[in-house]
Amino acid sequence: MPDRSAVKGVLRTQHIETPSWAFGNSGTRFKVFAQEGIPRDAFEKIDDAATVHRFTGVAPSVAVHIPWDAVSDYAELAQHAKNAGVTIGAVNPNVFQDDDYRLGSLCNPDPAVRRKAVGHFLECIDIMDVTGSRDLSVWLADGLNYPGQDSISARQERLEESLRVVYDRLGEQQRMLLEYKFFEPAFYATDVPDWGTSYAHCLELGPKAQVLVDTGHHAPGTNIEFIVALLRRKGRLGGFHFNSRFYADDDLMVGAADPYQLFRIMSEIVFGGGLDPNSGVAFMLDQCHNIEPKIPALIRSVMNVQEATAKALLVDTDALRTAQQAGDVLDANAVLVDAFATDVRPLLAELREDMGLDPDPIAAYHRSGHAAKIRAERVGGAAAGWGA
Ligand code: LRH
Ligand code: MN
Ligand code: MN
Repeated sequence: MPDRSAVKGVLRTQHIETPSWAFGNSGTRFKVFAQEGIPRDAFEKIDDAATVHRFTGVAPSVAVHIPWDAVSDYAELAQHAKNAGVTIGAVNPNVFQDDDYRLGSLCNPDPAVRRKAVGHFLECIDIMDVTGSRDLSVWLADGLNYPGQDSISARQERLEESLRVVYDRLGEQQRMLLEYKFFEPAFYATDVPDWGTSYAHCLELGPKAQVLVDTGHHAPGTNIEFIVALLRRKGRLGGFHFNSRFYADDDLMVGAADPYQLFRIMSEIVFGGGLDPNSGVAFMLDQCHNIEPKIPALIRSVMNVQEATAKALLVDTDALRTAQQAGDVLDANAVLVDAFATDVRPLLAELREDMGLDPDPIAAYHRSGHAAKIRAERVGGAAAGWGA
């Protein structure tokens, strides 16, 4: 059995990045619900990320979305983050909210629109230079609603050309993470719909291009852990956008819909050495808390990732290998299921105490009075971006 203190040692080093947009008001296309105490600008979103880190100890960075988090001075934003105890993580360019992008961004048939989109990506790399961010997170809303609307292959060619310009601008230590999503907002064809398309573009671009797996971006029934294992083997798993889905891209709290799936994904990460801080696998959340309070929801999400990781670390790999080699299907499966069934909450409580934290981060947050404080201080919080 894996050693308890070794498991805690690994869990201490796993960092889970929060998304700035999860702290703003959000909703569906039917309604954006306004909550009290919502950040009014990027600085206050960073403060909220720092609060999540203060109670969990393992969320030391926050991803930004540009222009949702646009500020006049990014050095000041980075300094603000540092003072609050966190850093700015991935920079997410937004090429889906302008009217110009009706027919796409990097794949748009109009070269002027493609130039504008590429320009925005380059501007985001300038921001990364200032904030010290490693990852440019690329997600494109590009696609087609109707067969015949545009040439599928011409769009791939435009995509390849545009991504090349962006890739060539990356610094030595910077990476491009190419995220895929099988549908929405385009319904007939999406230009980067799956891991295979993303992987093909990454291979073409070079080693600094890596695939980003958003757990909500797959068709029902997709075996996500298979994708994870394959990309990890090929050295092209750049990281995750964690969230849960029941139907489509629901962006609910990670581990809420299917904790067993999250455990299976984390098990492949453990088997593939993806928890080594040098592996380059970024563990990021990409969620929206439409009806629940946001800071505790993010604390819970961080804890859910930790729980799945702890269970994956508890898999008895020797016993698993023995059963696998003996062709003992039931025993092999039982080894995995046993680890999943382990209650790791006492171990995580102990880890938090070791780290000088409260063993129950949610209760500690509620006791802290922080929610009442921000409710009183912040009036007229901003929407995260959608429906703003
Ligand atoms: C697209 C997506 C992508 C965006 C984020 C707001 O559905 O997952 O990562 O940047 O949502
Ligand atoms: Mn995402
Ligand atoms: Mn998404």
